[in-house]
Amino acid sequence: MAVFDTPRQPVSRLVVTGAAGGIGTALRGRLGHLAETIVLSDREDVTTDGNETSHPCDLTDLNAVRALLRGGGDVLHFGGQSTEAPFETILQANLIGTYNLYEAARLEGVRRVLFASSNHTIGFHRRECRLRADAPVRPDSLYGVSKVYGEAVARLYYDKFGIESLLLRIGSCFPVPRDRRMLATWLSYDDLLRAIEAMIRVPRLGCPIVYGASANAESWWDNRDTAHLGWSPQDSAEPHRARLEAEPPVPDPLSPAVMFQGGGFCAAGHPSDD
Ligand code: NAI
Ligand code: 15L
Repeated sequence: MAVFDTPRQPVSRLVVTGAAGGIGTALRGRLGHLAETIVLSDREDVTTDGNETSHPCDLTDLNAVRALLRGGGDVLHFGGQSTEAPFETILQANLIGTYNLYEAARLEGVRRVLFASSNHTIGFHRRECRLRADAPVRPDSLYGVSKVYGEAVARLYYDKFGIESLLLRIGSCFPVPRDRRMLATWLSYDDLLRAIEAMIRVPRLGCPIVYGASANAESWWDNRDTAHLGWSPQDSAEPHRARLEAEPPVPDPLSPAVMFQGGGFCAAGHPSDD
């Protein structure tokens, strides 16, 4: 095995933003094997276990984010506004917050980041399309636009400063799929953890776009371009199909929420309208 193909050595620090959120809470207590210290961060203190520590930080404050990342290591960036919202909210949490994260990473010596991107970067593609990493972006919301921006910031910081990122376009990451659409978009917490492990261990990450879905029977996304990462999802939404298809109402196949991949985000109006 050539030196450049040997798995990467474990990092000493792994910083997790958004640690109080849905995904962050699901991951807490499950990352301890990936670094000597797991630094959990959100706006407020979070409870810790084992080798976890809590470091509250507002992502809109660059100096605070620099203090969070001091000491380097890898970062799982889950913090931010996670749904559609008025522009001011998106601006603070996702545009300024993500810029601060990457600029602090550059200044404090972080070399690898997982950027929690979203399927809403490509939400206005029809469900008949099977998308690869080079599909044109078609955001379905101001939130989706902010994730396109985040991917662009990550790419700039890779091309110019060598900071590697996994741009994980997460589908729907919840304990179980919640509706028919999630039969295609669901990402289990276990498969997310497998993606994080792959991202930390792969010798050369680069800055790939990866669609974050489990091995669902119904699928709109194709990760063949990033097989080198060695991420192989194991779970499937299929056992939930009968339950979800039995739920009323029967969906209208011609409604935007059903025609397009982004679902309800495509059908929603402007977030600042009444
Ligand atoms: P969430 O809304 O449950 O958690 C987000 C966390 O970020 C919250 O705990 C919040 O306090 C924190 N946060 C927001 N603004 C902040 C600020 N200015 N400073 C510090 N912390 C701040 O979201 P969830 O579901 O856990 O998602 C995590 C990430 O993954 C988000 O970036 C979301 O956009 C992304 N994602 C999630 C998907 C899902 O299905 N759960 C799908 C696609 C993307
Ligand atoms: C997302 O990007 C959101 O963060 C999450 O709350 C879900 O809406 C998810 O996409 C989805 O598309 O199901």
